[in-house]
Amino acid sequence: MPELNPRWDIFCTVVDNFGDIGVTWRLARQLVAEHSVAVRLWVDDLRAFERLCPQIDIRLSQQWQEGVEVRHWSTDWPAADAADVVIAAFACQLPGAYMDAMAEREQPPLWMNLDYLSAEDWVIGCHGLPSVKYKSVQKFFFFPGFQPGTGGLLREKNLLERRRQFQQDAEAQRNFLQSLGINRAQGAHLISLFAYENKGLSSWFDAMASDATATHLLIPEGRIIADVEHWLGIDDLKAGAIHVRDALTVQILPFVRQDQYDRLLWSCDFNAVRGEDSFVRAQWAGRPLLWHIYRQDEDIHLDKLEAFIELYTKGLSEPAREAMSGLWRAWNADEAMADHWQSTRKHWPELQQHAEAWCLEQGLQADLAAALVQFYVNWI
Ligand code: TRH
Repeated sequence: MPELNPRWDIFCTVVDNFGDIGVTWRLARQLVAEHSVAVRLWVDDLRAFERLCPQIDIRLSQQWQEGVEVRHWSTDWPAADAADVVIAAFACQLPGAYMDAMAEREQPPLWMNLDYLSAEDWVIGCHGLPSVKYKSVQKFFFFPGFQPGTGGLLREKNLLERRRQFQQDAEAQRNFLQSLGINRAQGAHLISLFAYENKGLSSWFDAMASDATATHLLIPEGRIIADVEHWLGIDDLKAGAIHVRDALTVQILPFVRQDQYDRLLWSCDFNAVRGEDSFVRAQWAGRPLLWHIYRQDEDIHLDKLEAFIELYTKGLSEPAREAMSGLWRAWNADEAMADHWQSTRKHWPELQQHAEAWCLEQGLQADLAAALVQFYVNWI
């Protein structure tokens, strides 16, 4: 008989960056908090995890964080029972001994691959289909997505309500920003920037510096910093640094906890994000955004980019759609940004309304954690 309170194992290999651990840590916490299931999160790189969750003790092979049992997934695999539900995040390869433990269970577990996020149409046809089998254990594809028929997006309970309250509370925003050392200049646009290296940065910064409206740009420490240093003509930028060039103020922030990063996105008028998880969080912020997609071999990421642009820009006027698409395509091709930025700025109010409408529409879908639990319920 399947367990009434199932145990879940989530496996995460950190390929690079923070998306793998960012997504699995978020999912693990939500499953515990909202679905009362026991979750073990197996992570091969606790140092990457520590950046998002500073309370992690990287020396421990086992620890509890926010109700989640965090296990260091070392090459030296400890004997461990297989759980009732097993999630291999982003096609990571489970340890052989664990696969055997899955196969030896009287009732095989539900084994799923949590795939990367894509707005492409084929995702709807593939979501939930059987994948490979190991002995008696069947694996299934589970695809997050933006459209009905996919697994949805990670969204914690009341997230949008909390976001709305925060955005309506000027004092809470001021206090939060001040806690990060940010004093927003009056009348300045607040923009956050989280991106990979990008040659288009200098022309975008030039455009903001020469704009009639001031911009206060907030940049968490990370891969884009070398391009920022190059533009400023300054070496060794560190968190806390603030530099002003005409209408543009550039401020470097520390890499903050996930919940603080959410509030940063909620505080800004525009967010440049990347990868997968920050991209989704910026959509929940209900503010216009710019996506730096994670590059893949043979440029297959460009199909994903176009699929999302097509979906997201439905309902925008033709000029706003062109402006936004142009900006996104230029950013993802390392091209000059100035003209696209100026065109985008002309459609600011429409893009703001659209971002909120998109967020509310996406919020009508079942969230990814609930969809996973439902998938399990249907399966047993
Ligand atoms: O770090 P990323 O580039 O991760 C990428 C993508 O997920 C990509 O699809 C994947 O293949 C690759 O990793 C291996 O971007 P992403 O997905 O936005 O993850 C960043 C995480 O870091 C996200 O959970 C938000 C979090 N974050 C903070 O917690 N604090 C911060 O200050 C910042 C800037 C981010």
